[in-house]
Amino acid sequence: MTNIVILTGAGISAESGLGTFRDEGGLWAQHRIEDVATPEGFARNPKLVHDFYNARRAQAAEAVPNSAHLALAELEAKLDGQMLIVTQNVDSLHEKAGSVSVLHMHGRLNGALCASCDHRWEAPLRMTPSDACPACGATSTRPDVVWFGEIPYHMDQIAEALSKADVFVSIGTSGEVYPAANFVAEADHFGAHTIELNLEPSAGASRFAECRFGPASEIVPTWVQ
Ligand code: BV8
Repeated sequence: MTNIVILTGAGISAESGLGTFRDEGGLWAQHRIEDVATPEGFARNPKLVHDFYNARRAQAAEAVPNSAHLALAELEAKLDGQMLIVTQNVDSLHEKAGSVSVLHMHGRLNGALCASCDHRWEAPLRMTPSDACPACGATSTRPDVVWFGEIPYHMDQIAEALSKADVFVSIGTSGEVYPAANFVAEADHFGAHTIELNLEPSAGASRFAECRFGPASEIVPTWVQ
């Protein structure tokens, strides 16, 4: 039975109108990573960080899945549970497209986390530094996303899936952020056939057995067929 692990990054959501990070005019061109995607940045200026994520949450709420998300959902339905999507994205476009087996290794825009008691709940559209945690009442609410220097979620499950993968596909990621950028090496080590589907060669392109380049909305449905 074919086990497929698919890693997605911001590029798969680009054609749904959500900004990527490192492309021309991307999120990191508008904000310093240190200010909006690190625990230190949040401690320094929680309002700036909440505003950054509030804007992305509002935009993501309106975004609709594109044909790449839909093609992956159709593939998962055909493969009867032998497929896992590991996404670096914090939007919910895979779920909106109908995908069920999805792990958000960098967290979710729609998640809220209490930095005091670790309670998690569904985030309101707009979060502010004075929001009180519904469990402990502390005003230390943060977006439930994984910042630089923090440990990504679901790493054990991901390692297990990579060790059993027959095919590993990386879609719409620059291959600049670890540990996700290393998944291709892990999958290859366990004998998986590795494929990169991206607009252009990523930093890790040479580590893939097969590469196809173009917009995800075109090359993902073609690959799925
Ligand atoms: C960790 C928060 C320890 C949520 C994000 C030095 C060397 C190596 C590593 C490090 C180092 N110094 C520090 C590190 C570790 C660090 C890291 O990797 N830094 C990098 C910058 C060097 N990593 C960490 O801190 C991670 N934690 O290492 O903990 C550990 C690890 C394992 C086990 C135990 C302990 C935490 C990383 C998570 C950081 N959080 N975001 C949010 O705000 O969204 S990262 C951020 O970048 C997003 O999550 C995003 O998903 C991620 C990756 O970006 P991409 O998705 O690839 O997006 P990008 O814009 O870069 O690229 C888009 C791609 O799409 C491009 O290739 C483009 O060509 C393509 N594209 C565009 N349009 C299309 C398209 N493709 C197809 N179709 C299109 N239409």
